[in-house]
Amino acid sequence: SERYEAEGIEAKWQQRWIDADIDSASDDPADTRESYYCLVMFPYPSGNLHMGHVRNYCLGDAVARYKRMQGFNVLHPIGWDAFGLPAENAAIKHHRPPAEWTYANIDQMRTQLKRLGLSYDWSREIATCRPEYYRWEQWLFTKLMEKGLAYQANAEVNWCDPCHTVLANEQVVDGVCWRCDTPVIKKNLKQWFIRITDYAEELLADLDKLTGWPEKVVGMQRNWIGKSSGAEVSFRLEGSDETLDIFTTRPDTLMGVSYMAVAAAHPLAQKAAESHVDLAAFIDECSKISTKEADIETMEKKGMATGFNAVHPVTGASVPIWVANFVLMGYGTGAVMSVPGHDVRDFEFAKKYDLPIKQVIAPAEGDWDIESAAFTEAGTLINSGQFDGLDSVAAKQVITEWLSEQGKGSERVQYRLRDWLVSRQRYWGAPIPVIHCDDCGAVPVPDDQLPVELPTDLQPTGGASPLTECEAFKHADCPKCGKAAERELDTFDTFMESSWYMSRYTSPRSDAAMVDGGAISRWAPVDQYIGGVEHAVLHLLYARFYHKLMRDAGLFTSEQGGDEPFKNLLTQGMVLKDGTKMSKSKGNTVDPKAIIERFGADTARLFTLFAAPPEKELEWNDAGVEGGHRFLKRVWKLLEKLESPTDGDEDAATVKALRFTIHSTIQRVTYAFEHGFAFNVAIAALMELSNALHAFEPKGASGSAACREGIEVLATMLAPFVPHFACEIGERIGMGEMAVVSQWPKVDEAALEQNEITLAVQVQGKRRGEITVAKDVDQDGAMAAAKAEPSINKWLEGMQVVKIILVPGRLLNIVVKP
Ligand code: ANZ
Ligand code: ZN
Repeated sequence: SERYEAEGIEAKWQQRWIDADIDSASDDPADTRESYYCLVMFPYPSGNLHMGHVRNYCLGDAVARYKRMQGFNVLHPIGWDAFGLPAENAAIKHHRPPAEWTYANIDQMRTQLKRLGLSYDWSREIATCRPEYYRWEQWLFTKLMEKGLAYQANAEVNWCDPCHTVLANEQVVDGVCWRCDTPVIKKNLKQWFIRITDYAEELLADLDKLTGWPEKVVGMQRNWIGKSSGAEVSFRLEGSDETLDIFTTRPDTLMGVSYMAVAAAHPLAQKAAESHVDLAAFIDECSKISTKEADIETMEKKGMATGFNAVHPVTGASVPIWVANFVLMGYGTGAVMSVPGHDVRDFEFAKKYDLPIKQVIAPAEGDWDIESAAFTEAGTLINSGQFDGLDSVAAKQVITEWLSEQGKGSERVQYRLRDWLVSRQRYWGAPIPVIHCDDCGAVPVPDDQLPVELPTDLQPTGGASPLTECEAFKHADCPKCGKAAERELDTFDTFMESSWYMSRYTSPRSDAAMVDGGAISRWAPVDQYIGGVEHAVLHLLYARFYHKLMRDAGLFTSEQGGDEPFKNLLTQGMVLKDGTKMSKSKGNTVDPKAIIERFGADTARLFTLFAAPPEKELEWNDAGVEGGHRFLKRVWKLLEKLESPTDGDEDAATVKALRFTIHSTIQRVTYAFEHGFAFNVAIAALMELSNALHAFEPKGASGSAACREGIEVLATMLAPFVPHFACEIGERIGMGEMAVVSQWPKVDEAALEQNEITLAVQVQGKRRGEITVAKDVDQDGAMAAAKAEPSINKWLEGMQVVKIILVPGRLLNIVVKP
């Protein structure tokens, strides 16, 4: 018979699938199939697919194809996250507008995706750089402005010099730019923000609903949102009516305060510096150093007294106020009450500057030497006057209540999460739909003037965005008063586009609304989302937020779209080579194209799914790829089994054994799809089935039938992984043209029934061996089998059997005497 030749087979089947239109999601209301939305993270059109993409998309495709075979109406879309810096940088390098580069890359990558045989509904393809898409993001932004959820403000922001733009907090990873690894600089700039902090509580609470997400990602988001409960306390400034407000999570330690500390950027520090040259110099020094949190834990604590004092709210004692480099302006109130007896940082600082250390919490058992270390745990209050004897938990409440009654404090919840900074000083992005008027201020662009189209023919040169010099773009009339005004020249962060693309796929061509409520109720939320874990607090947090914003803008209700965009999340592991991440900069990339050309798309697909469980890292190895290809060739050889049937009949037990293998394999592979997508295990099971079929020499009609069943089942279950190959096998053994991709095999329970069982055999209560017998064996039959077993029989020889106890399915117990 013919050899397995991938290229021709793959081209042939890709065309047939298009002709049969099997990959489209149906929006027909008469379609009664249950809907299933399978989504992979859409790619940035860099020009070439890399192995990370291939892995992600093969995982998604296996899920989508399986669900179709299970009878679901599956939405499996793809598109392009098409705005962003690389396009602009390429444009600078090649002196061509970024639009050109982007669209050319999209064309190239679309071809590569199609070559892999991924079952996307291409009719829903979107590119976020198209005005039909970003128009709606602009529209939503204007609604958010009207609600006060989007605002422009001066703030200390993260600036990346090489990228020539500000960054959101989420884009600063350990103090450096997420994109180019350069340390970010703090700058005071007027920027656009979206009030994600208004949604902090819901974003946190709804994490509990995400039972289909990896715990690790949920934990990362929980930490990022960073809820702390405590109190805000007002300390009156000595000789003034003003107060210094602080946030503390430990109001129970109030009586242990020995100094106050404010951030260098705190107004009180600034005020003190006016008449204090050394302090001014110190503040200047503080503003230069990085304030990433890891640093704050480890860096040398430094400070300087301001000369101001605060009044302790309970004792009235005078407490000195210091400026300290470990206090952040952007958290709480930018000021703390320092309790060196019970806080490690405060302790270190007090030791260094010889400030008093007072113990106010005692451990439940034993003594604590407060001069040698801070006691940071909960305990019983001491040296705390009226609060003595309370335990920490009760004291938090009692002291906060006391402060409230005195008008000196209140309960307070604090989040680490900051508002989302969405403006970027770059060209290749969606314009922020705002017109600045001297009289009317920042005016949102009215609906009928949307989209604000980005001119696509500008040539960036590095430095400032070419929009700042584009007169045609810049000038606009104020929508309110009609006077000449100027457009906002910043563009949106590209995370704005990727935050809602999953919703847009449900009605990708709608020009009546951002999303269609009916389509949302059919498809949302995404049933299975698959992508990289690196997005844990970036994209995955923003997308959750956006979903809630869209819900609250009235685009859909909770009933229609849910409160969360992604029901289940699978975070795939990285693709490694030689133990390190595959990346261009390391020069260790493997080009998927080369593998496809040499072995075919199916081999590439099989390898990425077989080599590791989805969440684990996948170590590239050439032998593995070749092994995958050999497996396909071995399955191909099974076709010969059906070519020349022999006469006679197969032994019933042999048929039974093969059918047991076939149907237990269906069970195992189905389990992998339903529980965690361990495709490596599923494919291993299919390899075992292939081996069993090779070992089987079919005799006569019954043997042929069992063998055919085995090959049909094998081909069908291979379809989600290696669809072209599976279809070809199916066709060659005479299955219907689309049978292999349209019906998942069902387990025949009868085939799983075991006719034989294993019984343990005891003689005089001692286990002496086991026997394999018919399931419904009787006492005599079991005894005969036991006697036939030499290791058991030697305990029976020369003895008289007094009693036989058969526990069906478990045990044969024989009582003997000499
Ligand atoms: C007094 C105290 C006593 C504190 C004690 C801790 C232990 P989280 O859990 O991160 O919310 N703090 C408040 N604002 C700060 C700022 N802007 N920069 C640096 N530190 C700040 O931590 C809250 C605690 O961190 C607060 O509780 C405050 O110190 C400090 F035994 O107040 B605590
Ligand atoms: Zn950068």
